[in-house]
Order: sequence, then structure tokens, then C-alpha cells
Amino acid sequence: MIKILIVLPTYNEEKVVEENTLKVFEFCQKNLKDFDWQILIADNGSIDKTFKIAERLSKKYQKISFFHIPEKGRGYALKKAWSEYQADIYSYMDIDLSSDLNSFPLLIKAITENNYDLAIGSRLKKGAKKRRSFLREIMSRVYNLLLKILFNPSFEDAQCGFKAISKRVAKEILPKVKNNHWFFDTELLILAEKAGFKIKEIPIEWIEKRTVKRKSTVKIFSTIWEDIKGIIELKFRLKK
Ligand SMILES: Nc1nc2c(ncn2[C@@H]2O[C@H](COP(=O)(O)OP(=O)(O)O)[C@@H](O)[C@H]2O)c(=O)[nH]1
Ligand SMILES: [Mg+2]
Repeated sequence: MIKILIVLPTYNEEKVVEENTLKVFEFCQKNLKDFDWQILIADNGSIDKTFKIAERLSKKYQKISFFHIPEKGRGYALKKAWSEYQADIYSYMDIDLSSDLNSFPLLIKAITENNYDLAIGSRLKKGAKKRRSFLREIMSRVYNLLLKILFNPSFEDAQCGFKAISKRVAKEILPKVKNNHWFFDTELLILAEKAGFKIKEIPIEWIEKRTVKRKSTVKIFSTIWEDIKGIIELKFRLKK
């Protein structure tokens, strides 16, 4: 049976971690019957109760695991999860469940049946539906346009928090990815594509989940700065 690791990266998500992890759990029980799946809450940097809740869930459900480490960064959490746990397909989704869960089996199918090595959710490809703030939409479009000009990738949305990769990509490309934060996704995709791996981009439904209860964890200006540095560094690396 094909084993899928579903990583839920978290950073101070005590308000949603339980409810949303259980939503993913129930979804997998219903829709991933043909697979051996495991949910992993990958928590780093949190200073709230997120990992206590995750620990409790992991004790209650055999199919839910968790880790907690102090260093921050979603990329860091994904690297650790995708390199230290055994699986045939590695995936992740943002814990706010902005991406419609119903698209998850499509990511898996792209890899298991259609010979893709990476499958990514997309808010910019034709067919996507989304509810997003104007600022984030503009930022995302400018960012992906810049990538198009500099790297000419096949995909339109590098940064959607909804992705799956094959074991081969995890073994061959993951060790080469340097960024441990938000630029991690872009770096992974561009390095994988340059190495000849095929990427399936799937338009999804995305609803930005920002409520009084839960705010975005993204710090806009430091993230833009990190992205610019990441892009320049990657461009030089690929030239060599
Ligand atoms: N493991 C881990 N996850 C993080 C970190 N920072 C953010 N996240 C997670 O990354 C996902 C996306 O964050 P979110 O605030 O929804 O970003 P936005 O939708 O782009 O505003 C969520 O699941 C966050 O909990 C971090 O330092 N470590
Ligand atoms: Mg979000």
C-alpha cells in the first residue's frame, strides 16, 4: 500500500489546530481508503498551546503524530518532516485549511497515476476560485510574474500551501533546498523542475482564513525581503 505523509505545519495555531486536524483526519478516513496515510502536525517556534494540543491528539489517534522544535520556519518544519519520516508521497497543507480539502486526492492522483513528481495547488491557474485580500492577491501576482521572468517555470503559483511530492524528489531535491522559511516552496519547485521533474499544477478553491480568531502568520515586509534575497541567490546558483 502506498504510504502518504500529510504534514500540517503549525505556528501558534492553538485556536484551530484541533478542529482542523480532525477535519483532515475525517476527510482521510473517508477519501484515502486505498492508502496508508499518516497525519503529522509539524510545529516549530510556537509559544502557545499548539503542541500540547497536538501531543494530546497524537496520543488519542494512532494516525496523528506530531513534533515540536524551537526553530521557526515553515520550510524548516517541512524539511524535517519530509526527510525524517518514511513515506512514498510527502504532502502538506496549511492548517487554516484555506485550500479546499476535496482537491487533495487530485494531488495524490497526479503522482500515483499520472507520473508527475510534484503536484501543487494553484490560486492563479485558470479554473481556480478564491477569496483573498486585494493586497495579498497583488503581491502574489507580482511575485509569480517575477519568477516567470527570471526562471520561466511551468507553473503559475509557487506559494500555495497545498503540495505533494514523490519520494524521489524528497531524496534528491530536498537536501539542496537552503531556505527554511517561506521561500522554501519556490526553491524546491524551481530546483526540481531544473532537474527534470514534472510538476502538475491544479487550480483549487482558496478561501483566505482570516478572522478575529485567527490572523495570518505572514509578516509581509520581512517576507518580501526574504523572497528578494532568495530569488537573487537562486538565480546566481543556477548560473554556476
Ligand atoms: N511549522 C511551521 N509552520 C508555520 C510557521 N509559520 C507559519 N506556519 C504555518 O504555515 C501555514 C500558513 O500560514 P498562514 O498564516 O495561513 O499564511 P497565509 O495564508 O499566507 O496568510 C499555517 O499552517 C501556519 O501555521 C513556522 O514557523 N513553522
Ligand atoms: Mg493561510
